[in-house]
Amino acid sequence: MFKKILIANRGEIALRVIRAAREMGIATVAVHSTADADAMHVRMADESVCIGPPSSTQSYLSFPAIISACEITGAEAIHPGYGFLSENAQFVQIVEDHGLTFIGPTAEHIRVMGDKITAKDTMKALGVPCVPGSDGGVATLEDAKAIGEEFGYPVIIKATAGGGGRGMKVAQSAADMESAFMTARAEGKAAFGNDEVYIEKYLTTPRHIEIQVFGDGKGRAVHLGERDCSLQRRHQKVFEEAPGPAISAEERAAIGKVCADAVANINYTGAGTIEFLYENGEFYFIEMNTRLQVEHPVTEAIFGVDLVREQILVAAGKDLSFQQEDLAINGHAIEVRLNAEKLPNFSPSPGRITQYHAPGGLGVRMDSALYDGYVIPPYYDSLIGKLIVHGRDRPEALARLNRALGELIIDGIDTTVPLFHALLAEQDIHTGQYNIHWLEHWLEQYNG
Ligand code: MV4
Repeated sequence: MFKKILIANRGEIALRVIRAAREMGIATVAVHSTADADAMHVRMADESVCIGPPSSTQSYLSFPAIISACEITGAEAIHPGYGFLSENAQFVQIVEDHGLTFIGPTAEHIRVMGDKITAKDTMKALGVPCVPGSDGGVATLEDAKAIGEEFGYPVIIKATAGGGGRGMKVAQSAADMESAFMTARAEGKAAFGNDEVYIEKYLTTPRHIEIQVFGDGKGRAVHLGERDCSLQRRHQKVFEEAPGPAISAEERAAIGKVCADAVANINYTGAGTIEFLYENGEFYFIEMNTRLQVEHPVTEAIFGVDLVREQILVAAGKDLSFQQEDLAINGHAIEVRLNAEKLPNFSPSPGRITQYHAPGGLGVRMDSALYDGYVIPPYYDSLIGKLIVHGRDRPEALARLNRALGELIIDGIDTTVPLFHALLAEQDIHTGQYNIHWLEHWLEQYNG
């Protein structure tokens, strides 16, 4: 097992990794920008290294700064958290070239899944159900129009290098195709330097259901059910839950097996998420994320496993601590993302935390790097905490969420907490009747 690991991240996810490592008897190295000298991850780690100025390109994204920090401290492995370098195949290659271990999948797996056309081809060949559409890339407007006729409008044009909603355009009819096709290509080129696009039938009212998978890098893999992350605003998740309110045990077992078999087949290592759209009882693959996700705690809550511990175990060449048969769902979990943002426009609200009190009690987990007097810097994303509640069933989890939000105090800045109080007053949230468009529609009404 590793004696010391470096965490190439900040905020709550850096704390999450430090906690898992400490329970395993592994020493931790935090890295930080000059803007984060007083951050909690620096205080909580065994050692820390300042790796650059506030700008993340010169600190949390700097290959030489992070590799040097490993060499100076003798850290043997790097946990990337989410975001930053977590899905950067080039970085993983450089880590390996320096004789270090990346706690995550191989550079090759990241590369394959990072290109959405290759990812879809791979998944399709492995028997994973995909959205009907073009076979690979579509090079010309003529071909795009032929696909539109073949599958029927509306269709969606997606940049192969995209993901998370960037470089996507819907064509409602043949008349829309030229502008949608050209715009998706131009956005792909501008944002990712790649103008290749593919086309899918546009599903109008799906849910976003993602399956948590885990490979041991030795050809074995398991699944840990699904999360429903349909409640999103501008492709940012705000509320996630497990199990999905619309998914039956039979559906879970079936799609879970398909996903576990697929990742076992490609000899995948570590945590992964296979994203689907779910509509009329069918699953349609859209993307795979080759990292630990922000919302992993809801899965941890219902299965009682520490996913970061398992990531570290398999990165060190050990077996997973459980097999598929050992896993059973216990109750229901919900996560809400607490952002330093001012409603109704969700504008960033950095600044000093004048008072902080985390909720507690049975079934309540608060993952946050906040403390009294902490100053949230303006340079990074606005996630300041995640409140995760666990109950014996969904109504209990919702009641516990309401109770825990009532205990939470974050003063000095604006947060998204009022959004969750308002959502808990909605019948559709209590019945679980929502899809990927529900939140945007609700916000329009709510904000007038
Ligand atoms: C789609 C879709 C409908 N049909 N693909 C958005 C982000 C990217 N991960 C995929 N996305 C979508 N792909 C087909 N064929 C609708 C979306 C989509 C969406 C998906 C999940 C969660 C929120 C969303 C919001 C708008 C559009």
